[in-house]
Amino acid sequence: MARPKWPMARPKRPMARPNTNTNSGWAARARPVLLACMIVATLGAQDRAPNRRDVTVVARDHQFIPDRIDVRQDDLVRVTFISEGRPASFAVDAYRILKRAGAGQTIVFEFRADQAGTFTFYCSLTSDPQCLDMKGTLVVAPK
Ligand SMILES: [Cu+2]
Repeated sequence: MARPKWPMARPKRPMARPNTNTNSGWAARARPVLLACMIVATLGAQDRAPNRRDVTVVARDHQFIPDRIDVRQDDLVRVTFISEGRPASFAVDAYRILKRAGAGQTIVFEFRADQAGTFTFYCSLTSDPQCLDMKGTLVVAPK
């Protein structure tokens, strides 16, 4: 009766010990399952995974080609902006985008189209008055 309990409990310890190893413990085995659940939950919260869009815009003779860009809201848009002949910029005020490409230069930038609506993209350079007429339209369709 006076016998302490610990000598009986002791044999359990070597069996319990491997479970404290993070590489073989339940937590490590459960991690991929938890990750999968989080991904499924994230995808379920949105209508779909973010769409990636690639758009190429050429600035030529004070024109944007094309002068209209159509994307869907929340698209991740990658713009390849090519400036032929003379420097040009690509600006969208609502998106705080202002990218400049020197003569003959190609630049690449990304933005998330998180605001639905119709926006003007334009050349913001002031060195050439014809830049004032250099405009295009960005249409972001609501999701
Ligand atoms: Cu310009």
